[in-house]
Amino acid sequence: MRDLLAFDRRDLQLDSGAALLAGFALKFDQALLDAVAAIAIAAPFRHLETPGGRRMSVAMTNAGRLGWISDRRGYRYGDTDPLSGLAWPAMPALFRQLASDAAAAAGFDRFEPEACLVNRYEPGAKLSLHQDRDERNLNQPIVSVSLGVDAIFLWGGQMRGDRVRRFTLHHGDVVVWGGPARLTYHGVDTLVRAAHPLTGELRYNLTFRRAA
Ligand code: MD3
Ligand code: FE
Repeated sequence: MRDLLAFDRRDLQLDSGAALLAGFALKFDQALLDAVAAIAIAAPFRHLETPGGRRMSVAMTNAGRLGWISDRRGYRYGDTDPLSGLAWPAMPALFRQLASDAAAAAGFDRFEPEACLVNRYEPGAKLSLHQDRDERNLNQPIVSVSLGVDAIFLWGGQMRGDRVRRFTLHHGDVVVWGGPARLTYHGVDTLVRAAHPLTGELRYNLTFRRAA
């Protein structure tokens, strides 16, 4: 697997296991955003409640057989949208192909995501430092796609108190997080007010996961 080198076009050497494919999604950007808009018609963006009762500043929805949700009962994957009681919208073929191609480019063959969590950030939204450990098989990577306004990504260590490094994720960047990076603490700093020609003040992030 390729290491995450020169992230943010600076000389930033990160732990192995994370591979940056800068601009990998650029040529599909409008098609990806159109697909997000279609998903959000069937399963609207919503601000989930944390188990502790706080409203998340990031709005979320899902596509695929499984979707990630949070409520007073905890974090989990489920096969229906609690807002509608219906199945989550199907994962668009473009999503599946892009995720699988990106994973393969980073050394993970035959990645077939079951879940696409779609995060939507408006100015002021942030995602606190966390690990992604609700997936059953932690050998499978997570593929993330950033669209719209730039965000400062927070990249910590294997323990919550480890030093956190910051770098920018740009529109069209794809990162494959696997191997030793899979349980690294990470987050997204407060989104600053800025404009992107395709998304206005918003940032979207798609994460493709093998959940079950
Ligand atoms: C590193 N999303 O949805 S994407 C998340 O930009 C999440 O919305 C952020 O963290 C976002 O859980 C960051 C990059 C990312 C996603 C999952 C990871 C990095 C990761 C899982 C393990 C290690
Ligand atoms: Fe995460």
